[in-house]
Amino acid sequence: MTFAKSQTGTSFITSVVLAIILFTATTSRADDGYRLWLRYDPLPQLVANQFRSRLTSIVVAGNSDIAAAIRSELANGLTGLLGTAPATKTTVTDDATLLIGTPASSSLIARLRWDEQLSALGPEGYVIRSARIGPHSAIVIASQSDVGALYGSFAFLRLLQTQQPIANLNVSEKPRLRLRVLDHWDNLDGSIERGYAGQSLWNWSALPNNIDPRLRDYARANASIGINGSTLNNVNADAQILTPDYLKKVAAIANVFRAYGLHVYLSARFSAPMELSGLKTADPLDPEVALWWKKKADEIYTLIPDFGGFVVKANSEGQPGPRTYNRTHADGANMLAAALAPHSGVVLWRAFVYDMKPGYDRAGAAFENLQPFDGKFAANVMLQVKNGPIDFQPREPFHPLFGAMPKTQVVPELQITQEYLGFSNHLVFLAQMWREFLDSDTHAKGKGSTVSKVVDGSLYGQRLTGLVGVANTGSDRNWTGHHFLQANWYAFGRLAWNPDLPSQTIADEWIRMTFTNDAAAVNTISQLMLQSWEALVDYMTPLGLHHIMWGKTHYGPAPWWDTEKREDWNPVYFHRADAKGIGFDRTATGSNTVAQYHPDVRDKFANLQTCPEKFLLWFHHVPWDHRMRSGNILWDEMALHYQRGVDWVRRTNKQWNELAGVIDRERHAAVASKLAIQERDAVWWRDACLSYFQTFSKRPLPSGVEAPAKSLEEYKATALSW
Ligand code: GCV
Repeated sequence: MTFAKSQTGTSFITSVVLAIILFTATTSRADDGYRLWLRYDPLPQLVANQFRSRLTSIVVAGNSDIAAAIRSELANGLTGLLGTAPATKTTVTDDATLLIGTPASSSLIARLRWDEQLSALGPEGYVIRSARIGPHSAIVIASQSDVGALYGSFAFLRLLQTQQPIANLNVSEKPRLRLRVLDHWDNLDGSIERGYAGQSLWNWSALPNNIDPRLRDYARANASIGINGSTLNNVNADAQILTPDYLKKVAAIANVFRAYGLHVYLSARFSAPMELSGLKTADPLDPEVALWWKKKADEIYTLIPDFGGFVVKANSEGQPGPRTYNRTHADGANMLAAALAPHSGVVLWRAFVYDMKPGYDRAGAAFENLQPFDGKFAANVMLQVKNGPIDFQPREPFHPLFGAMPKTQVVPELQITQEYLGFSNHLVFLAQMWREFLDSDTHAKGKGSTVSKVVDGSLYGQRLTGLVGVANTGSDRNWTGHHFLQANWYAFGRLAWNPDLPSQTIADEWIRMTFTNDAAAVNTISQLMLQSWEALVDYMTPLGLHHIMWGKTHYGPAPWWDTEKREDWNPVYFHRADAKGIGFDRTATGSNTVAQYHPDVRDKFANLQTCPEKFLLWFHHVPWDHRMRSGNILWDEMALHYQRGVDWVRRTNKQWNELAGVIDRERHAAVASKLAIQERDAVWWRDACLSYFQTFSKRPLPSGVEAPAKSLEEYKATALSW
């Protein structure tokens, strides 16, 4: 009895000691965030044991570079998660084998006769199934192509990382969108336009001979979420990227990316034939110009057979383009498309075009410039349209071009880097913003014609589909500057794969892979992530306000800003505050650009009674004492939104502090210090904006809203530092 008791006591103490050791090992080990969501730290013993019993050996069929990548990913991932690597075999000889391949690379998979299902899933789709291979139990990851098998392998690892059951697997997946591309606004000197996580990942001076191993990790991360394209250079393009020397460097990068299914694209400067070869013109209808581009495309494809295509910013913010020669956007895009077509390349022609003319509303410019060309673009042209009509603001209504170009292949451009959303200092989970955009109902073919249906081809049957995201990566050790902003890269990839994926699912997956599987912590972190975007809108631009940031840098508030050379770069142009009220009247009494939307949407937005309040000041100039749905007058409501945003950051700070011990020390401290900056900034935003707008509203702050600490003059004199 005594002995038994003491045994129990000893084993209890031993367990506690072991638990403490394990706990400290997993929670306090320094982690710099480099591994992103592909961390593969050991799973808890019980879970690992269960998985191990179903994964005693592994067979990866095929000899391609992609098959080699699959082998290495699974070996790395499984060894990390399970503590030991399953035995690597060339065929199935035991129960509990993981078999990966295609019907072409594996006769065992061919014999399963899954061809019909696999072909329905397309070249990038995959199945993960529990099956029998002869007398043996197995888990089979199969696809029509190696890259599909790679995606399936990452998906399988994700199941383990997030501790999902793998006993009776029957998963079928295929990407809903074809082009899933990151655009890097990287300059050839290593700087990144609107980049907040260090320098460019491409070391042009070391290439093509020295390849940074980080390139492979970048490709791995992208492949793990299904991203299949990367545009290497800034849309404000330097023609030099198209010179033979640079193309060799680009080819060296493409060689690394290929094993992970990642295609390289380049931003093409429209005037390159003049700058690189001394042609007198870049007129797209000039045969010499067309020939120059054809030869350039041939040269590129000789070096990079799987080159994706060109991204073009034309006649926008000073960039050259077809309008310079009195030709249309369609003339320009189609000329480049003809050069790429023999190689199956595509042109991603950007719709971010806006001009200054009397009485002009910048929000309507892209529609005016591009919509008339519906049906005029070649089959391999996609029109790349920002999610909102102005420019990546914290919140915008969807761009009216979505749903308005039934004969054009439209691809949304999202901004992952946070040019207007607090750089890499503010924790904001952008999946929520992108969900609102993708779920927006264009009414183009009646109720339910959401943006995601326009974009995935189900509404108008567009052949080429895609999603583009302006990358937030850089040379910072943790890739994105702020650990939490890795989630936006992750979310972009997951939404490009499935534009209907709920934000909650994305957040949960990412947290479990990146931080912890602890249920309570996952819940706390996912809640704060899901609330973060609305909170940021509250403390920056509530109720439809937009573009009221400090000039040029776009960090911090400056609603008073009126000194830019272009009127439509000035915050005062956008908010139009005066003694009567605030907001941009885009209805029939103002610019009437609301009429660019389908009549059902137009009528809803144009009517003060039905316009969603989140877009109120986007579409209407509203009196300060306008009665809001809450019963508050507009001024009070606006002030309360600003306060609500600040309150959220303060609460989040506290919640994050309480997570110390659950999250490793290094990342916990790094996030805490970013949250402190976010709190400082949110307070500053509230105080600067309310102090300034109060000079027009002439009303006191409502109760519950804190008084600003400084005078308006002080806010005006100081740019927030980042
Ligand atoms: C790459 C905004 C940004 C620019 C960017 C431009 C674009 O204006 O401030 O930095 O240029 O959008 O999307 O082309």
